[in-house]
Amino acid sequence: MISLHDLPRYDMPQNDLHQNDLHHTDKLRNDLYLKALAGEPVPRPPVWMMRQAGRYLPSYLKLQEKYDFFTRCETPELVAEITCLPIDEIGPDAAILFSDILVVPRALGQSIEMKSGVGPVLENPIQSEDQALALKPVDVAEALGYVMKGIRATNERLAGRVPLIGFSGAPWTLLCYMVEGRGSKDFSKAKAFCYEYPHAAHHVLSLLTDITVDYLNAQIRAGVHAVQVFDSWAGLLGPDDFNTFAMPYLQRITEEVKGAPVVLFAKGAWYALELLSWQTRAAALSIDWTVGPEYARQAAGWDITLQGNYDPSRLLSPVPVIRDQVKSMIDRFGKDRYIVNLGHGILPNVPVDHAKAFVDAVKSY
Ligand code: 1CP
Repeated sequence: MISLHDLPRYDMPQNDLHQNDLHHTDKLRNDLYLKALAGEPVPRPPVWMMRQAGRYLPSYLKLQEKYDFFTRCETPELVAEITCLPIDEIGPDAAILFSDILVVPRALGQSIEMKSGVGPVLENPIQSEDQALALKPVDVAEALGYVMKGIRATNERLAGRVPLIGFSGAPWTLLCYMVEGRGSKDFSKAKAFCYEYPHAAHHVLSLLTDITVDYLNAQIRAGVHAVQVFDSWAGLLGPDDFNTFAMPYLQRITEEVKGAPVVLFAKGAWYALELLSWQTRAAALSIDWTVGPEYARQAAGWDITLQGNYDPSRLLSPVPVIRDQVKSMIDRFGKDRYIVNLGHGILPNVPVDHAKAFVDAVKSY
């Protein structure tokens, strides 16, 4: 059997991508994260945590009481303030913009309510082929201009302390919410829709890809230093369905987003690491905790950066245990071409000092 490792790479990750955007990077005082993405050697790996600006931070919860969710996303001063909370309180090497993947379905006309204890609930989930085929492109600059304003305000507040990460949901994961109408363990309505109406599903996925490309390029022009694509529900698909409903769209996003490195997080799709590494232009793959470092490296090869993959629940361990585990995780991944992170978002019940211990353990590596 021919292994992908024996074939030429689809395209090498473009190591100098962030150099295209020197107007963004020249004032950065900490560029460890961008160096790791570019494959440059670093004294220690950079660290940040998925969902680091969220619900485990008491300072965030105060703002949550005062403003509703989309007001927080739409007000540039609040976006800047929330994005910087973990930078001030915990000290990671990168900031991730405060926003949500569901701003895209919202821009497409599905209004969304964030129900406490339930999560997001989308109005008019897609139930018919006609409804899917009726979806039309949106002008990203107009519909999501508030995100770009938030990026500018955030970079002003960050003042070059750390790079800023932009993001979007992957087409497959966005389709899950748009069809299911809310979070789900199996997204069985969304999967059923794809199997019953593949033509309509591909119309939605393709439209979401166009919008995602425009949206991420607009974020880069507004000043983010890298972008991450969250395919949070990739692992609900088996390899064949992943190749049908997720992979081609992720591939196109990495080809058409220009001017900053693209990080792909296909959660649960360990079986696709090799393909994602060889058949996309991603600068890095973010991995969840169900994959060991050695397996991930062997599957992805050495010409791509890996990010992850501490089990978020393990942040509930005693602090000395967290310290030891972080050290051993870095030893196993290696300090270069590696970004320390969690395998998924931080949990709301993680004590702030445990999150800080995680970050500090990397800084003292
Ligand atoms: O009022 C609140 O605080 C609600 C909780 C919350 C927060 C803090 C939601 C609702 N979204 C966010 C912000 C958010 N979402 C960020 C940026 C800030 C940060 O927390 O650091 C990011 C990167 C996201 C991305 C996101 N939203 C993803 C992909 C990452 C992942 O966790 O897999 C997904 C799947 C969502 C959808 C979503 N939004 C909110 C919730 C509770 C959910 C998940 C619902 C579900 O479980 O299906």
